[in-house]
Amino acid sequence: MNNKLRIGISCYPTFGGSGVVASALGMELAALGHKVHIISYAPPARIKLYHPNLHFHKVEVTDYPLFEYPPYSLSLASSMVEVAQTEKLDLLHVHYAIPHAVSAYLAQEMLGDNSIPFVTTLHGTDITLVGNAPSFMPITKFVLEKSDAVTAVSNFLKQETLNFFKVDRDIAVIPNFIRSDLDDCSNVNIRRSTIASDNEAIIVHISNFRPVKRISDVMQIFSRIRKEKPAKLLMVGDGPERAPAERMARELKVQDDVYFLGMQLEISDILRLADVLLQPSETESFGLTPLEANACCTPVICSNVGGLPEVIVDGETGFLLPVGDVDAMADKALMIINDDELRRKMDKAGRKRAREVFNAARIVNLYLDIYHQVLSG
Ligand code: GMT
Repeated sequence: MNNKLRIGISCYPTFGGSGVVASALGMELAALGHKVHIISYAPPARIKLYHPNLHFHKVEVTDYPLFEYPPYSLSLASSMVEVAQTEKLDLLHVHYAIPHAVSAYLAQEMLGDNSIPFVTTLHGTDITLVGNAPSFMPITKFVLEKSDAVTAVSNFLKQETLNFFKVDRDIAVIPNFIRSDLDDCSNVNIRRSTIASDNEAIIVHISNFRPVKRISDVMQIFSRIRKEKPAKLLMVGDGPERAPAERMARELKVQDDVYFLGMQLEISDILRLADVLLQPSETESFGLTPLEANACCTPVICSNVGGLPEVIVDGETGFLLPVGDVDAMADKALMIINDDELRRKMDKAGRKRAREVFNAARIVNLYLDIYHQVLSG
């Protein structure tokens, strides 16, 4: 019997964590022999599509002068139906509830007697920010109830969802995972000397520069570090807080030591070069970048909020500190930078935990278990 599945995956194709996780899952499933069909308005930013089991289906969004807002969710539902029929999909797996789970529900209804189950994976902002915006509340609750299975990327997110939406259903916690190719910390394709001299530390921040990431804290932490130790700060990503951060770098007189690199497709080299990753977020349902940093042998200084304590072990793979405590965050970063032995110990512990707890094979199997459960009814 052929136990390989045909899976439709929908996600936001941007650099955000949910798209990165959905893409990585698609690639891992394809490598295991399952047929994966990505259905979205663009190929996800970090996906490598060249695998015979991996296909991309572009959702054509119809615009018309009458539409002030083109109805993407409806076009997505139609594409899901079309792909389900032509590719004989066994199930749909959607990442981010709004609008993907709504489109999947609609597709399921449209497929009628030939309907297929759909699994919804919650990533965080779909629940903590978007889902509890008053206008999205009823529809998010509705699709949480209608999904054949719901997974959340942390215990924190599961609890938030249950408490806020008061849904009476199981939510499986399946954490994010590291890509198999992030394993080798010595494989660095950038020369350190092109960024910093030997006596300078390299500090990194990677995000979508949204207010929730507290970019101004990153700048303040760096300025404090810089007073004690020569260092460079690499700011990777882009978003609304980028321009204010550039202004702040000038005000704090650290502009010559801060490089704004913009969006980067490949972050593993940067993470492997870094001495510390800063993630002082207001909240974080998981913290994929901190996990990737640990996998690349880099300790993390982050806020003690949301799902971050499920990813980073305080004092072992990084430090967890109260939101906004920039002095303590700078002190801990300096502690790591100035103590080679501690740094090496944390590098090793982070990498070991990333490989043991968050390895792709283990986590992908958890998703496969869910797929088989919904398929067996
Ligand atoms: O962090 C963002 O703003 C992007 C967002 C997304 O949905 O793409 O990230 C969320 O999902 C990631 C993958 O599961 C998690 O690692 C992030 O912690 C989560 N972001 C927040 O909760 C703020």
